[in-house]
This record gives sequence, structure tokens and C-alpha cells, in this order.
Amino acid sequence: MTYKLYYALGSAAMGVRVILEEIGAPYELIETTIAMDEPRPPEQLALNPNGWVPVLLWDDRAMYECAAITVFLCDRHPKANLAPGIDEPERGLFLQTLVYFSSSVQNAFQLDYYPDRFADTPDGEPGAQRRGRRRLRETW
Ligand SMILES: N[C@@H](CCC(=O)N[C@@H](CS)C(=O)NCC(=O)O)C(=O)O
Repeated sequence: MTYKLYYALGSAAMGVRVILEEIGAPYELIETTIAMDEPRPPEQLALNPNGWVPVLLWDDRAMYECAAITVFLCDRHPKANLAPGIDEPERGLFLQTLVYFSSSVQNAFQLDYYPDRFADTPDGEPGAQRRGRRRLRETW
């Protein structure tokens, strides 16, 4: 079985790629874009209508959301020893950290990278971006 990963350089998909490398699982990259002004391939939008990466495919299934993919792969490949097991004491901290990054820190990145999504008019975009950068400092 070969995993497939919708992937863009400089994106959160790089984290999932690192996990696949660490596991030693065969995988193929499906290169796409995170650029504001470029369309996403229809096949990618069919799997994740948000147009975000990463999206992981295996067998005839697909999933998105970094934190979910991370837990899924770590649990599926326990021999790689990348995460505390379900009954291990550090499991809570592992889940907390993952979800914090993907729900809080990553939202601040969205404000910084795509201010048009958070402003009613183009005039509001610099303010949204400034808020995003402040939010990044706060959450980090
Ligand atoms: N909550 C999602 C967010 C993923 C996300 O923001 N991905 C960015 C790259 S780091 C992306 O695809 N951006 C393209 C866009 O927002 O259009 C996750 O954790 O997977």
C-alpha cells in the first residue's frame, strides 16, 4: 500500500511528509498550491472543499486535518515510536500540543497569509494581517 499526499512546499503538509519519512512508509506526493490567486485542482477540492493541504489518501480512502492525520499515522505505525501510546502518561500532552497548533497557531497563520478572508473590504486587509501577526506571537 502506498500513501498519497496532497502537498505544497512551505505548507503544513511538510509535517505529514516528515512523519511518512520517519515511518518509512512508501508514499507519493501530489503537488498542489497554497497560493492565494491560483485555483486548486478539482480532485483536491472533491476531497477537501476548503482547498487546504495536507490531504492523505490510502486504499480507497482520504482524510484531511494535520492533527487527525498525525494521530492516524502514529497509531497505524506504532513500531515507528513517534507518539505516546493510548495508555501512556504523555498521551494527553501529545494530543493537546497537536490540537493547539492546528486549531490556534495555524488559525493565526491563516490571518497572516490570507487576510482577504478576514476583512470585508481590501482596505481592511492590512489590519487583519497585523492582527494575525500579533496573534501568532501570542499563540507561540
Ligand atoms: N486546519 C487545517 C489547516 C490546513 C492549512 O491551513 N493548510 C494551508 C497550508 S499550511 C493551506 O492549505 N492553505 C491554502 C489555503 O488556505 O487556501 C489542518 O490542520 O490541516
